[in-house]
Amino acid sequence: MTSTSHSKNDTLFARAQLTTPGGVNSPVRAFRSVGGTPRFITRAEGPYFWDADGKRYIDYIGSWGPAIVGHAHPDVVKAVQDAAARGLSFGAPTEGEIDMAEAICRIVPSVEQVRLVSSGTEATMSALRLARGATGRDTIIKFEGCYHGHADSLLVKAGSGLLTFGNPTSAGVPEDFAKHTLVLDYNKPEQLEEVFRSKGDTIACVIVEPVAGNMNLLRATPEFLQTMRRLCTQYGAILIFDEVMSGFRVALGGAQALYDIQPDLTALGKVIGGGLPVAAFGGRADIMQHMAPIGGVYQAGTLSGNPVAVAAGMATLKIIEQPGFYEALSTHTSKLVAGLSAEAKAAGVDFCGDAIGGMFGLYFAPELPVDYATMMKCDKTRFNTFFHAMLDEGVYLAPSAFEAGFVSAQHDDAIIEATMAAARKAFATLA
Ligand code: KE4
Repeated sequence: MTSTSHSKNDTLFARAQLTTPGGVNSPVRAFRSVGGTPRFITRAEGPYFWDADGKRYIDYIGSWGPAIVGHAHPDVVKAVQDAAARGLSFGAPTEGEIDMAEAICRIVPSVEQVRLVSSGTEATMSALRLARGATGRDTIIKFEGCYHGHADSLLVKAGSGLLTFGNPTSAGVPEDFAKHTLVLDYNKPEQLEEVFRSKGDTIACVIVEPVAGNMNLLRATPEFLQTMRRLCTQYGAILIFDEVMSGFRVALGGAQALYDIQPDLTALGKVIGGGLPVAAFGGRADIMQHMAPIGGVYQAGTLSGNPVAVAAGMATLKIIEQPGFYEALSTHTSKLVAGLSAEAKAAGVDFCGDAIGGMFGLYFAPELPVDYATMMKCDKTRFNTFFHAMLDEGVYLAPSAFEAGFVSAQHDDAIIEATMAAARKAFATLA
């Protein structure tokens, strides 16, 4: 079955579009960036998942990060089954939530207090409100190319000038919301210096993906993060690391462990739910004390800390905390990127890649992008051709040239080898 011929995926996609906008419950799944028909997944196991035609793929999305131990890991499935048999949700505190909070505080030392929520969007939205409530300031700084979920204040693109406030990137976001958001360039510390010099005492927070994954993978320079840390301290602004994607992914302790920089607040998600809806925000206790019910910043959630989801997350954390987990994960991610680069070179295709822990970026460009502008110069058309050629060969990459990829503990040498065999054919279509 090639990605162009009719399949049950087409039938399901046509049916889905009758009742759900775009036929999907999250836009990136619709394949609009790469074209073609999204695959409707019926089941997943280890590094694989299967579509509605029964075709098997090596999965390099892993649910956009959560499936770091591999799909349907028996320990995680059993933990979910056992928890579900005790009831699905109580709307009352449980010991499991304490276990999860203690695990997060142990693994991410900058987090002294933490609140569990159900999505990364909730985590960053709540962290923003907390930063504004704790500082009494309204202005926030984010960076072009970073995605922090779909809260109104964060769906904002750069204004006309460095010191001009942002413009909405989405219909439905009032100008009045966007006007409190300054959007600067990623990896340009000099812009932070200028903005803080001019507006420092009005800035509630800076929110950043310390390893960016939503414009494809892009590493922050140490100077970029060190500058924002210094300026936030100097001006009393709150530094928020959005580690929803990088947390427990680029390293056990996330990007803040790799860069050895302590944010004031951290947003987490994905891996800590193991595939079920768990996310979190937390950080300095003196800031978290502003949260209701003890403080004036309100935030709530019917399913926050859900016992079944927390059980999946705790089972996942138990696996990733085992000695050697990240060494093996990083080895396989590096082998993947090195292998793809070698295959591209053999085919004479301009291509490079980057790998950090269990996360990788693939770029149809002669050299690694260093900022948003150079990232946007990567050849999207060639990526899209490569994407579909790999899909035909049974390898499922992120359906966008501007998304990162994810490796699980189940992506072993044999899986990497099988991926190389597929890539050899896929790059040949580009030569
Ligand atoms: P969710 O609300 O989707 O759980 O998390 C939002 C979010 C926040 N912060 C970062 C750094 C994120 O990467 C995300 C979500 N990531 C996307 C992947 N590009 C999720 C996939 C999707 O939107 O369907």
